Amino acid sequence: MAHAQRTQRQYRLSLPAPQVPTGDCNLWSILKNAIGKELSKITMPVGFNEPLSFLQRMTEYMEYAHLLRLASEQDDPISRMQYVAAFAVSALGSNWQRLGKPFNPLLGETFELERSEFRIICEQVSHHPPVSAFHADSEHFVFHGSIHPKIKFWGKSVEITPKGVVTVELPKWKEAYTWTNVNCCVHNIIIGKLWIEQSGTMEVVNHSTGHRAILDFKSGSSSKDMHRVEGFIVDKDKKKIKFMYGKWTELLRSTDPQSYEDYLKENSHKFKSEKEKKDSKLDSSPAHTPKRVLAKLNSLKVSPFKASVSTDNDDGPDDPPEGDIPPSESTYSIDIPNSVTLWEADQRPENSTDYYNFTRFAMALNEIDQELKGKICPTDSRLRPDIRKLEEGEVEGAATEKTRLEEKQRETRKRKSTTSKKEEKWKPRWFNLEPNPHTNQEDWIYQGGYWERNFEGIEDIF
Ligand code: CLR
Repeated sequence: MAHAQRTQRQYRLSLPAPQVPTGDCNLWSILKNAIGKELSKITMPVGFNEPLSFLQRMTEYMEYAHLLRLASEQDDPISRMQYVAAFAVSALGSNWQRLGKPFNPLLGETFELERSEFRIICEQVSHHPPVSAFHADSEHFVFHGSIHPKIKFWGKSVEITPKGVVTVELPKWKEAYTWTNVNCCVHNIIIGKLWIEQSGTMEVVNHSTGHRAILDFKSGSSSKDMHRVEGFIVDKDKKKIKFMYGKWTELLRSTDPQSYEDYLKENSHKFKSEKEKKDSKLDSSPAHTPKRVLAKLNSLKVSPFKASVSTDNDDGPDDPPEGDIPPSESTYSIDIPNSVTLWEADQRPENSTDYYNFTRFAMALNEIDQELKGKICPTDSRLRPDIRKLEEGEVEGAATEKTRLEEKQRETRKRKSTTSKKEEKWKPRWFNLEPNPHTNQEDWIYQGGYWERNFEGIEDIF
């Protein structure tokens, strides 16, 4: 890949126009009619969108792709696992404070991106249910997978399960790693300030050596746990080899299990006093469900705070105030001796809050110039007029275009469903449903050929 010049290139650091405030429009008044629906069937006013297609949003997994190159450059499998796990966590970093809804990709929509560390091609391979497939590569790695975001309404919050496995292959080592992304929860959709939580267990498996990184994304039920991620790398006999810890919004570090144990012993008094401080703050607020929270904390496999929680009474850390501000983040950070930092999040641009809380990487995703226009596939997200209008601050124009595109898509579908000719039936152009060789589960596998850029006979979907 001729990337030398591209590395030098400067990408834009903001959008053509700042975000237009949504006004008083209440999210709940829209969502209450959408209970039980697929994410792609929920129509929301375009003012709740961010000017990116979900294919572009998915590409944000690649922001720290250099971690996969680093993984491939390591000679021992544990170091490789550390970097692959760091990549898996880093891929979620951009979700912090990102509350706009990306546009549903149209069926057959594609998105490509070439950067110094990788190139990626994405395609919307199914509309109902919505499935987006991607395939990224470089001389050091292959990263591919598909996402089918399943949404569940829980009254006050919305929970999104990104169904689908992702796979990293390191050709130099003939290794494959797979994992499933954790759940994402958007809180306070009825009242209060929206905030995003990612929680659950992520298990990165090296299928050749049997090493696993088992990472727990903690739920933000107390400020100390807010955004925290921690867990162990274990070998095939479940022996702990590394302790990894950090925050998905900020960084990931690694140390040896002994240093972690020692640190826990030496600092147990600190955790205690942290907790006592918290308790005294909470005294004035009514107790909600301390027992449940306690049980949750205690059920976590690893927690530096476990000792102080389990020996204590019931007045543990409490739920964040309902329908209120999100729990504040703890200011104290854990810094365990003999740690190395594997990943640190890029600072958001200064003007990020005026631009949908985009990262630097996200700002450039929809950027287009004459050169790009001349070579991308006609189905590329960058050519969607509704997204373009929104990034230019034209909310009404965006809404009109969005409706037009959706109607056009419906018409096409109707035409195709009534046709008897087999060749007119729609089929993804770049991906095919096949068993993933490493997990044997059905997966959307890239069929090759995109980068030869022969786009003849591609349908006009915009
Ligand atoms: C989270 C990380 C996963 C992939 C994934 C799938 C769906 C995304 C979600 C991520 C982030 C939050 C998200 C969601 C779709 C809609 C939702 C962008 C990227 C936004 C915040 C819209 C919420 C509006 C509801 C209240 C309806 O690996």
